[in-house]
Amino acid sequence: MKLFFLSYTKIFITYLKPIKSINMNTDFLVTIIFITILVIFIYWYAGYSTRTGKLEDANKNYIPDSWEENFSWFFSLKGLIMFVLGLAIGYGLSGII
Ligand SMILES: [Ca+2]
Repeated sequence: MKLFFLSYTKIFITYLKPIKSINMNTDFLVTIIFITILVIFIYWYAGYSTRTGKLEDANKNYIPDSWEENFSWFFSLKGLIMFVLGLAIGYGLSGII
């Protein structure tokens, strides 16, 4: 009886493990994709709002001047941020993370 229970538990864990890791991976992927969409939208909106004149852009760099005071790092690190997000999506899709 004890042996039966142990083998049953073992089978149960064997089947549970991959399901759990798939769920964790999906959660990670959904989170990263959501963050990526949000970041892309912020970059797009910075360009859109300055081009259409909704927000002031005196130095003509397509970044609203009111954002530049505190978030200039977010725009100067654009390449790196997009690279890291792309890498995270890639790893998420391949199932490493
Ligand atoms: Ca500006």
